[in-house]
Amino acid sequence: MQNYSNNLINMEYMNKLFDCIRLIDMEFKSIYQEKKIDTCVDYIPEFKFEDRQDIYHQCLAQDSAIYLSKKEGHCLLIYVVLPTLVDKKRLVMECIVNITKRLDINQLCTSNDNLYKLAITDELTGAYNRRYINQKLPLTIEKCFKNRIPLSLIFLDIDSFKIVNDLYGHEAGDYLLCEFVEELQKITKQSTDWVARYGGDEFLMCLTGMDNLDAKEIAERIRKTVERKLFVYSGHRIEITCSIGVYTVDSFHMIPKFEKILREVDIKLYEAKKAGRNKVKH
Ligand code: GH3
Ligand code: MG
Repeated sequence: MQNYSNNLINMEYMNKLFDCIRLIDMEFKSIYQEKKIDTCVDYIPEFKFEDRQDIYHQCLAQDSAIYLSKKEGHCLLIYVVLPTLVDKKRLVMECIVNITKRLDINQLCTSNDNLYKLAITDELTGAYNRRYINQKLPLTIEKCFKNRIPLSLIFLDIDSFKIVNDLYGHEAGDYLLCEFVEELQKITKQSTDWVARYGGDEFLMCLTGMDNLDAKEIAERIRKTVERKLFVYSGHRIEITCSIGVYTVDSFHMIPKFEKILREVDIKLYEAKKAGRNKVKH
């Protein structure tokens, strides 16, 4: 492309900066001249006058450059559109650069995934957190309802956990919370099952496709495992128990609200506590 020094445009610099430079003749709605960088292997959109004619007109009308970024498929493109004069003819210069690789979209996606994981994970135990429950539970309910399969929730709370903290220290308490979650995670086998920390020493297990009796059996198994396990922290031998509520959605007349289901399973947990702790209520 010739050097349009009359427009104060440094073409050498422009050629380095952009993958494609086009001169557009507005009268004939066509390309007057085009240069694609030989080394450019990235996607550059074909010229289509109709796609950007408004921008070209605007650029000429205001006699100044217009900058825009556009996402096309997986590509991110930067356009600079500016007025120019060639052979005494007023043209529009359209400069395009594909910055997808320079930005490293994959890296951006990975960072985004990592941020999302952080946002839905409980920092201490590595279980999901309350935010995850609020997002995921309504979706899980809807999915089970549509597929006409039961959904069981198990709500667990460590008994007299405050006393454990008081006796052995907060760090020992933290250690127990992590060990407790590990036991719960051993139980969840299906990829659709999940364990989340509801808050403090309360945890929620979500078991897709599981009926109330099976869920009760699992809860009983957890209760016994925890009761029998000897936790050792900093030379202290610590024993704990937990109370468990089980609630199952297995009728399919009307899709239940997730707040209602949480309330129901909380009531079951409360019954287990009221019955003397270290119990399962379903
Ligand atoms: P209950 O049998 O009725 O459940 O008695 P509890 O003592 O377990 O119940 P309460 O809700 O009164 O206390 C929960 C305790 O859990 C209080 C708090 O000190 C402790 N706790 C909450 N979060 C954490 C944590 O992240 N680390 C530790 N170490 N303790 C925590
Ligand atoms: Mg407790």
